[in-house]
Amino acid sequence: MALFPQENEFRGRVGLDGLWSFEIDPDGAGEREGWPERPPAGRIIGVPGSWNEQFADLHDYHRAGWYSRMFHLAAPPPGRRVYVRLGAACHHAKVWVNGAVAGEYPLGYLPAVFDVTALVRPGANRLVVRVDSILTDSTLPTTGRDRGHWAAYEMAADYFPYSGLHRTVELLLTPADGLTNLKADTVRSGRAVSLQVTAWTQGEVNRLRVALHDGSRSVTDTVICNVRDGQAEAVLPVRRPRLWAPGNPYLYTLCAEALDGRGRVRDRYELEVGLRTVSVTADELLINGTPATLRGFSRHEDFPIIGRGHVDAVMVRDFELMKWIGANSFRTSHYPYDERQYQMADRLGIMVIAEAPAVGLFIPKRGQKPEEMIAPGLLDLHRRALADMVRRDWNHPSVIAWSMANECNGHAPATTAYFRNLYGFVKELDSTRAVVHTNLGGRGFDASHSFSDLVCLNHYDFACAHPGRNMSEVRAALRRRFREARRKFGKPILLSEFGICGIPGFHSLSPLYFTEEGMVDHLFTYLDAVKDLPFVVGAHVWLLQDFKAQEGPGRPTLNFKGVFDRLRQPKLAAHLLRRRWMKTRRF
Ligand code: BDP
Repeated sequence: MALFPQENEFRGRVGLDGLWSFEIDPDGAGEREGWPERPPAGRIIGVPGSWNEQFADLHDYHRAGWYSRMFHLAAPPPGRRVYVRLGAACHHAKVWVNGAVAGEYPLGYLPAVFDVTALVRPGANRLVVRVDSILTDSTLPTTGRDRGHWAAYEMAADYFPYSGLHRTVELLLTPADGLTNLKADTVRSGRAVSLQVTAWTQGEVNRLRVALHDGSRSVTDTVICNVRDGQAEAVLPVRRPRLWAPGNPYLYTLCAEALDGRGRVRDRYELEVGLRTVSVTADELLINGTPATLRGFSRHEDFPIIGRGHVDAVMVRDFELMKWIGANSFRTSHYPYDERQYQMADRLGIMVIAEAPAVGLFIPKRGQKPEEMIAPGLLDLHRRALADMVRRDWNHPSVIAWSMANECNGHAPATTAYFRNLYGFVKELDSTRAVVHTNLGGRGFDASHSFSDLVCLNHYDFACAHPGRNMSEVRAALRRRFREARRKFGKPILLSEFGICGIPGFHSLSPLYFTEEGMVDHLFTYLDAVKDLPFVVGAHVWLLQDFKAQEGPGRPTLNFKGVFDRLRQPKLAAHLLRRRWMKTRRF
């Protein structure tokens, strides 16, 4: 059920966003006390959104919260299955319908989908969702410590661990005999372009019928192929293909239909696709065989009041800012984003590095050895996160690379093996994109970069060594470091993070730490340092906008490294980056 919800004569949906009842359960008593059948009335909560920002007393509440509501269902037409779909429940969801368990899902930043066909009845139904926010050593993201409870300062990542139902909740009514997923890959041979389609089906589906459309015009023949063991494959040569390219997107619609033994259409799905290829040479990242330069940001899904909740208008504003400033790419640091983000990027021609929800794994604390920090089951969970992310997002032409993780310890033999395992796993799922992970480039290099397709380096330490001054030394050190990385790995390098705090409204004549001038000085020094190194394929500023961090002495509630503030107003750096990026094809 990885396909993004769609409505047509075979597929329906019922939106369940809005006001729900909510009760906290700090001691985990809810199940014992029969909340799945009789949830407490509790308080009213808005969905989607984080509970931490809606209630004064729940800012630091990171345990279980119970959501409940009624929904009404006309008798589903025969042959339909009914699913509950939570776009994202941070960080663990368990769902009941009419008191019966529908299932659980352990990943907070990906859709949790449950087949509830046998549990629903015509008329009124009760939906109860327990969202558990606790993070441990064996969850993703992780605490990095094994204490079995969560406290803000323990999370192994620099962002606020917002909790709750963060994305749309809906019921899906889809055919019992139909499509469950599609994969559409571009194959180029000289000037010929074809689309290689794989479909996965459930129930009684005998054949697959596919064709590619450009508006109302068909640009391929219609191909019908047999389904075997729930899978079918077709190749569609495209007439006069127009490629999807960064800044110049072009989208087609793949129409896929599931046919039964008598040739009747049982399901249809229309998928937006772009024709494009990704490859990596020793020096370059190639999109459609043409060198591409990445100029842009890391980001966070973060906004006041809604926390990590998805709101279309905020997302549209963020894309507007990226266009305004001349960015052509971003990374979904540090977790998979709402699917609409990738749809926007497809339509606007923006490149995306899509990241799994893994940060700061295996960083030794208090004498621990990295190999002892690989909690039982973590590798399997990480593989599951990658599989669910890749299968959800593999049809977006905007996604040019998968990122397995951010700033983990991949250099100890056991952790190198861990990431090598993940790398091979992702490549098997999808060999059409780069597979990377990002790590700090300041100190030793990460051995795991020897097998990732691009070397993605995050650089901060020179900022601390030279707050706002001695920038020529910073520049020289950075260039030395990049040349060294290049010699060591022989691959293109992405400066995947660099930045410094600039508190909006803090100014000074010299570029001091925390001032807007200091931020400009810092960002431009980094960009100038690497812009003419031919093996550097791009630079992503950390980050687009200020965001809420975990409480701590170095974080005055927000992380102020955004070039826009949290309300998306520009700092000085935004205006100057815009001037620069409007004029350059590099960064
Ligand atoms: C980087 C991390 C990022 C942090 C950033 C910072 O990848 O998550 O927010 O540092 O300190 O190392 O601002």
